[in-house]
Parts: sequence; structure tokens; C-alpha cells
Amino acid sequence: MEYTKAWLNYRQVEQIRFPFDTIYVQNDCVVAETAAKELCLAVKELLKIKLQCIANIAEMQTALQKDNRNALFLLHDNAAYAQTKVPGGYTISLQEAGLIICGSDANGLLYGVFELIRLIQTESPLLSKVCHGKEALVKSPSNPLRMLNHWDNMDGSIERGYSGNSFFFAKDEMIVNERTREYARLLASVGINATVINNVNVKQAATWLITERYFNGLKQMAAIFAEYGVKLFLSLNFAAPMELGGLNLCDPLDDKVRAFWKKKMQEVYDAIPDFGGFLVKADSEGRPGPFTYGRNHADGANMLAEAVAPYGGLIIWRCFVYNCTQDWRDYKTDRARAGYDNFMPLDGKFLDNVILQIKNGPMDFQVREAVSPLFSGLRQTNQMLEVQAAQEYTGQQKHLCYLVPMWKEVLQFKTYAGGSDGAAADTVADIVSGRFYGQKHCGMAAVANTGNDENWTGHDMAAANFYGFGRLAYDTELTSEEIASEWIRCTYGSDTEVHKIMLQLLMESWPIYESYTSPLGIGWMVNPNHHYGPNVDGYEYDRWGTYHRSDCKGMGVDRTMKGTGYTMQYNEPNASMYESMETCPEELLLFFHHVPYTWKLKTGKTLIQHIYDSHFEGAMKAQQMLEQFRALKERLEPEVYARIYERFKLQSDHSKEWRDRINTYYYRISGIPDEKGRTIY
Ligand code: GCW
Repeated sequence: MEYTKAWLNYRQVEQIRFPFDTIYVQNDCVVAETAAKELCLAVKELLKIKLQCIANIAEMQTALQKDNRNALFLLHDNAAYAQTKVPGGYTISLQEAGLIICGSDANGLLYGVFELIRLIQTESPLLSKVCHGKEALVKSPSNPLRMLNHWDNMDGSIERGYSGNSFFFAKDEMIVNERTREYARLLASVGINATVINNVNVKQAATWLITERYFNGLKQMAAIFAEYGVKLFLSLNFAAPMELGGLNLCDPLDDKVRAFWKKKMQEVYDAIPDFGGFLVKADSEGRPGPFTYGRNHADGANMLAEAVAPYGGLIIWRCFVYNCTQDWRDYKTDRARAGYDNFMPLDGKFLDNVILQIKNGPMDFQVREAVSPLFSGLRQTNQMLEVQAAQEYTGQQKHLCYLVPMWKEVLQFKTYAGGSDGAAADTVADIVSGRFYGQKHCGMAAVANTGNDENWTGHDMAAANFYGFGRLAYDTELTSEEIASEWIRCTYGSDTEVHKIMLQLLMESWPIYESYTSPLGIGWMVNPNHHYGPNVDGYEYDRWGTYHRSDCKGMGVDRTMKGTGYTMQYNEPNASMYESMETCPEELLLFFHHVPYTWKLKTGKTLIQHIYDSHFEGAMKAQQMLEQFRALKERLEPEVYARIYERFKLQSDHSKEWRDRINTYYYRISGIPDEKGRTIY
């Protein structure tokens, strides 16, 4: 299958003065070689300049002593030129000898090269400052681990995949080809350094990934990833001792089970020495886990952690553990509480090579949720933030929903882990970066939104989420606009009209999607199973713990002390802020409270009127997005325009269905008419 180069689509740039003709590379490792290759390729395509590449360390040393401003040096692990020691960091500075890109390690060098390429692609004014020695660029990644989680199945399907099939697996076999390398390039270009290629729901053939049968394929894939500084991880099946090892249990404290894992890990690491480790979904949505044996999650995670420790492996253990066979009549059990209730008692009990991976919200990747209180609570446990680039609940890559603004809000959320006076730097970003507790193993993961579609992400513009996740995980200080703007320029070139309109579309997309689907934090009004399209009661009388509790007087879930008590999982002053309807941020009002339809919001509108207005306005804005996009007809390549146009058309149509289904439901249940007399069916 054909595929695009996404944001590595190097179109010729006219206005740039690039004074270098030779590069010297410290090519003592494969990543440094890649850095040189990538730079030569980009400069050739973007600037039509053929660089002479000298890959001889002795010659490089001599050249470094000369006054030769036309040379470019690619170095790493060199204290003389690196102003940061953080792994993955880089320094770009002009010296007598020429322009020096020095990574604190080889990955840092590669990221520095991609930064220089990006400056050229975006025709950034910074480029000439850097090339002429007016400014040095020093960057260090905010997060040690910057990871993608693919939910790809061995048969080639992708759980919650909206971009075609897997490019890792088909028919229970692995796929390793040119696209594997192209994928690794995309990752490295935005600073992603780890990837899990298979679904966390590990079943059937996927259980066998840790056996001889797949070692060859994995080894080849890991080698390609290694060229780009990306570590390969797998999801594993906690019941593998039974399914592969012929044991009759998988109790983490059983000696035979422990021996099975030790031996298994040795086999895996013998075959793939630089293998990263494992992601584990246990006791969650029917997956096996330690609960069956009366053990806890620390028992489970530590057993695996011990087995991978001799090889420097990591165990990333998911906190998405809740009762998925709840009775909807039960108002006390609250899925939002579950992560905290299950994992807080285990704080401090996990080995150092275990990381708990926590979804941004306590429910499940809704359009808007409160931030998981686990980030406020856990103090002695490595933590990692999991977000979802795949738009399971945010339009499935048919609707445009640029998610970086949401992720930024999560990162900026103040946990008050450092005290209720708020003096400490204790945001989620501070915690998952390792800055706050001094943790080494931590970072950010995103459920990937890619597939084998030609454009990688189904909706061309959903690539902004893929790109944006990497850039944000590398540098959490970047703004959503900066990231969007870079992505547009890299992908579509320098047309200012394209830039203006696409930026506006991206930046407005999350609020617009929220307004016609799920305002005020209510969530979940989707069709069961596939989760696309409106269905107010789709999950209301079901077992999944996802309710809106609407009746003829009001709607929303009471999570206060009088309700499920969830608010008390936060530190003060957050707990009190959420507890009261007056101080609860309105965008989360229905997440925390059961609110009468006649309740007055800060705008002076009643809740019910807000529901109507939000859905009418949202659908109208979705229509306007389509019209705005039309202005780009002559400015984009025809196939690109046609692909995106078709999505905006669909979005505009579907937003009307959302509007009408939800407004009708609430009109019928409340009996209160729309003040503006618009059509509600
Ligand atoms: O949101 C739910 C999804 C499942 C997914 C699960 C998880 C991989 O609907 O498809 O399973 O989350 O995160 O484990």
C-alpha cells in the first residue's frame, strides 16, 4: 500500500540561506549514522543542496580545530559542546569550526537534527539566528519515556483503530518492511523513543509473541526501530504461564509461575537484547490478573519486574482497573473511584522498574473528564500519563478534534501534592516528568491513532494529534498553537492562507466537538460497543459504570460526599472546589453533580437552556468548519482537499444528528421548551 510522508513531506523551500556544504559525523553508532542520513536527505530535498558527508572520526577531530564556518558537525556525548546532559537533549550552536549539533547522547543528536530540519521546513526566523551564531538552541526532553501504545491485533485489525489495518501484523504474522522504517522516522522526528506494537488485550496469537515463533520478526523490527532510537515493547498476557507454559495457574506468588517468567524473559532478551519491556493490562475488562489468586497488583507487577530486571527491562502496569459488571441501580459504586481505590493502598510497594500507567481521566478518554486523582495521591510510585490519540470518544477521526489542548490542560492540572498552599511545582507535568519526586522511570504514553491508510491517520488532520503527542511529550512547555502551527507548515508548506485556516480549524475543534456531543462533562452518550454517534441511554442501564442519571428534574452524577464520595480523592483545595456546585468548574459540573435543569449557570442561563444552546451552536459551527475549509480548495493538492472535505461534510451531517437526538431527549424528559423556539423534535 502507498503512504504519504506526513509531516516529513519535504517540499522545496526557497527563502532560506543555508551556508553549509559539508557535514562531519561522529558515526560510532547506528543512531548517529541515521542522523547524518536524515540531514543529508532533508537538505537535498528542501534546499536542493547536496552535502558532502564525512564519516571519519579522525578527520572530524581535525576539522573541529579549524576555522571553517561552512561545516556542520554531528556529535554526541561530548561535554565540550553539550549544554545539557539530559538523555535525549541537544545543543545547536555556532562555533569557529562551524555549526555543531551535539546530543547529550545519540538520540539527542538525532532529535537535534530533526529540530534543524523543522526550522528549515517551517522557514523559522530562528534558523538564521542559530546558523549565524546569534543564538544557541538547547533542549532537553521534559519526559524520559515518550511512548506510543498501539492496540493492534495479530489478525491485522486494530482495537479502536480508525485508520485502516495494522502495519505491524496481518494474518497472525508480523509485517516488517519499508513502512516500518518510515514509521520509525515519524516517531524519531517528534522525539518518541518507545513503542508498544500490540494491543493491551493480549489474546490468541498475540500471547505467542514472546515465543520462538515471532522472535525473528521482532528482532528485525527492533533493529529498524533502534536505528531511530526507538525501543520496542510488547503487551503481555498475564495468563501466559497457563496458555504457553502448561501450568494450571498464573498466581504471581507461585514458584512455578515465577520460574516460568524468569525463563521466558531470558529467552526474550536473548533474542532481542535491547528490548524495552512490557505493558500489562491485568484484572481489567475480563483480562486475567492477580485478583483471581487473592493477590494484589504489586504482587503481579513485581513478579514480572524481577524477571526483566537483569536485562534493564521495564514493566508498565495499567491502572485501568474497575468493576465492569456493575449494577446500574447501585448509586454507591463509582467507576471514577476505582483506579484510586485499587492502587493508592499499594503506593510504595512497587519495584523501581515498574511504572504505573494512568489514564488522564478516571473514567475513560471522554471528551472531557476530571484529571485522575491518582496523580495527586501516589507519592512513592513511578507514574506515567496515558492519553488517547485514537479518537475513540472524540469523533473517531471522522470528526476533527485536535487533542493537544486537552492534554495540555491535564498536564497543567495542579495536584497540590506539595501542599494546599499551592507553592510547590506539582502539576501533572511536574509529576510524570519525574521532576517532583525525582523519579527516573516515568513519562507519557498515547494510544496511537495510526493504521495502514495512505495518510496514516484516516483524517489527514488527525495527524496533528500524532505529531502533537510527540512534540508535547518531548517539550510540555510548547503551546497547542505552536505545535499545530509547526505541523501545518511541515505538512502543507508555507501558504499563509492554508496556515491561517487550518490553525483556526484545529484550535476550535475540541470545544466544537464537545459542544454538540457532551457539554459540561457529562460524557458517555454514545452507541454501545463501537462508540460512534449519539445514544443518550446507550449505556445507562448497562454494567459498565458509565451513567448520566438523567430524570425529569435534572442530570449528572453526584460524586460529592453525599454521593459516591469521589471528590474526596483529591487534595485540598481541589476536593472542596469540586464538592460545591458553586465552585466546581462549569465544564465539569455534570461530572461531579446531579444538577436540576433549572439551575442557573454563570452565564445566567438555566442548565436546560445551556444544553439546547450548546448543541444548536455546536452543530452550526461544525457546518461553518466545512465552509471555512472550502476556501482551501485551490490551495491544497486535489486528493488531499477531497479527503479532508469528505470528513468535514460527514462531521457537519453527524453533528446535526447529535444535536437533534440529545435536544429531543432532554426536551421530552424535562418538558421544558427551548426559550428560542427552535425545532426540537
Ligand atoms: O476504552 C476502553 C476501550 C477498550 C480498551 C480499553 C482499555 C483496549 O473501549 O477497547 O481496550 O479502554 O484501555 O484497556
